[in-house]
Amino acid sequence: TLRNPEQWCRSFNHFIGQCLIKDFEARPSVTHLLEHPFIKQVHDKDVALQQQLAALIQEQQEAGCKTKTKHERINTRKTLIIQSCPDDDLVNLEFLDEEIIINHLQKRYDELQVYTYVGDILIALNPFQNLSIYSPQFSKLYHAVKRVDNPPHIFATADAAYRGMVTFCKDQCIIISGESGAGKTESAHLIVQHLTFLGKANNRTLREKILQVNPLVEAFGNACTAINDNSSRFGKYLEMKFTLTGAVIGAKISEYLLEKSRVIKQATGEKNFHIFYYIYAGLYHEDKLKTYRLPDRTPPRLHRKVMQDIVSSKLYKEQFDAIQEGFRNIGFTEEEVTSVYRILSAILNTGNIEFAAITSQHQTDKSEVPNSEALENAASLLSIGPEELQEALTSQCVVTRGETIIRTNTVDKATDVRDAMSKALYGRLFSWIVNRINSLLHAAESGMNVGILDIFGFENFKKNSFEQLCINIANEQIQFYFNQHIFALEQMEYQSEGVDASLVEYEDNRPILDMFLQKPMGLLSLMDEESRFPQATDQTLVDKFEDNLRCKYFWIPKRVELCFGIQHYAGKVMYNVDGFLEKNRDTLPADIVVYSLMDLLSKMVVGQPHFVRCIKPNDDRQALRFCKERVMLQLRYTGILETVNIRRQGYSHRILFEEFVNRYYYLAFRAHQMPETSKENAVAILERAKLKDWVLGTTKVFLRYYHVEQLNLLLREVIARVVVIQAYTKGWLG
Ligand code: AOV
Ligand code: MG
Repeated sequence: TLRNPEQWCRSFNHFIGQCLIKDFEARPSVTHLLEHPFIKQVHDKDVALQQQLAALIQEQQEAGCKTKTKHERINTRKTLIIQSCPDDDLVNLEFLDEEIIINHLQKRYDELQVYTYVGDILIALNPFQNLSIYSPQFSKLYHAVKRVDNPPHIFATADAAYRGMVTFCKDQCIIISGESGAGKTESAHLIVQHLTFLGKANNRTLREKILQVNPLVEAFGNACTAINDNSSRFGKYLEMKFTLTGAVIGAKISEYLLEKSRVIKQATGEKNFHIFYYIYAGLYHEDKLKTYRLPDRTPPRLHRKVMQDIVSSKLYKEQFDAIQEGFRNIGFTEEEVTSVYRILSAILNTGNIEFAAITSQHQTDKSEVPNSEALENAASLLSIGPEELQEALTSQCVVTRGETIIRTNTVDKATDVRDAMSKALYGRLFSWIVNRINSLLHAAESGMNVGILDIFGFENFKKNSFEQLCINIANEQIQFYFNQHIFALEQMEYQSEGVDASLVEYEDNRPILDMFLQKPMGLLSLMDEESRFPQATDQTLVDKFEDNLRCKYFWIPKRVELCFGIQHYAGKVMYNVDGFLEKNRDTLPADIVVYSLMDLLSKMVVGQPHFVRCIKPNDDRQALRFCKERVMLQLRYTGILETVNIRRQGYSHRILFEEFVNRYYYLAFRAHQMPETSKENAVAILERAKLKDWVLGTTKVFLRYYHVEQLNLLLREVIARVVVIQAYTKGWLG
């Protein structure tokens, strides 16, 4: 070849041109291209290339303009270009490692591109500011279009689920995960918003009803925590019901594991469920505190300081109005709403009931209510007599050997009973509201549905209790389900290409789940068993765990008392067993609860899943702040990097024979040869490049991630050699 440098140069120029076109298509930015030192060097000196590039740039720009007019570029405060590009999907990146992914996401976040795909999974970074990309114009944009036609968006996920349902007549589910404050609940709202749009809810009333379900339920089930001002304290599965033609006709909610203990106690800096603040402010402004027997000075169980806020804050009052509106729109009667307020007020009053010990000669373990105001208020709101209530709180019936004995309660015991009553009242009220909504939004005809799962996110506080254990086990199960799905997909592609699927390996969290769920020796079974012993204490529980749980995911720390540690998929959490037994007795046995979640997951397996992985870019709830370490951690444990790892361990690159030959023919053939794009030629290139361990499918070459790196390196070397030779022949170096 070197004997005829001129001909050589021509074919090389052609080749470079091809490379440039490819490169240029991949990154539609001129600056990017010219930033490349090699291109710049050649470009600056080669007039022909300059012309070639200028033409390309113009062509690209025209193509770009066309796209923009097609999608009616929407002007927003921060102008967003409604145009998709290959960078939208991490899978399109040639090289995948933690650093590359994180830099890529950061770049996008800086440009307010909060959504990114990883194949069919949507990554959603919390913007912590209102973006104007959820308007009706955007709804129209994400309506029955190919995914690649628009930038990634939460609406696209809703649209994919909707279209999957209508096209294949198959139930769908959208699983939203991510740690506390990452944006799951907001995402769930946006999905419902878009689904009501897609579901052509002609019936405006129905649309409004459905849109009000989430805010209403969340007023009762969400609260301000140290991490999130609107933290979900229950798991929620909302099913939207559609006809076979895709018109929305109803909705149904299932709730899981409401954190009832919050009613009586909140950690420092945290608050009670929103609704208590809303009704206090609302009833105050409507001058109805007396009607509900609520003291107009210090609200019970609420901070004194908060009282000022409540009364002066317009926000709480507005929320109260919205809740009233929601109740009415959905179809609750006046009496029902009044009952709800009465029960809430009864709970507030119950919290104020105090006990004092009655000490006489014979009895020291008796208690009474010295100040009867709160007791009378609570009893009256619940329509029972104050004596009855007092008796229920200060004594208990025990049935032994067929005999009923009345035992009196100590002050401590009476206080416990009081709190248990508040929790039970609140829990039942919540379930009643959910059931009532379900009957009011019941779909008259049977059809299909899209379910949206929005649970409480993984939590790791300074002190973690029973509630955190339940929350984290639920997250562990979602993670397991996610792994299964991703793994199964991977296997399917292998099988359809006739490649040995056992090659797909992945780390799953099954052993941790087994440790929790196995019977009879799993952690939950052990806890249920211990809860049945009246003499059991926190110490006996820890001992039981220590004696029976032998696995690397569980340990008892040496120096901290009454604690145990768990290595969750998302990190190490230290749990304090204080109150575990009592809380476990109080809720349904943990076993049953986790069952119910398993039921839900198995129900979802029947449907086609769609995943949204919410990521929190920083812990300060600040807009435009991207904390690399925090994001990295979440990418690792939410399985995004795991997905990458699966790709890395297996044959992460599958390239059609045709594309493969077009891309790499230069490694085995001469530029002007233009070899046939066949399987045989693909093999010739692979052999020539001395690669090992690749596999041929029926239509694709299956490569390991480093194969592609090697191939690209080889190609670059060849190009570099050629450049030097070309430069030499043109006399640049000579
Ligand atoms: P979570 O549901 O994942 O936490 P949220 O959905 O409540 O998190 O989001 C927390 C806060 O982040 C919201 O109150 C908003 O201020 C902000 N946010 C989230 N998504 C968006 C968005 N798309 N646009 C603007 N702001 C957003 V928890 O329920 O605590 O696990 O248990
Ligand atoms: Mg939430």
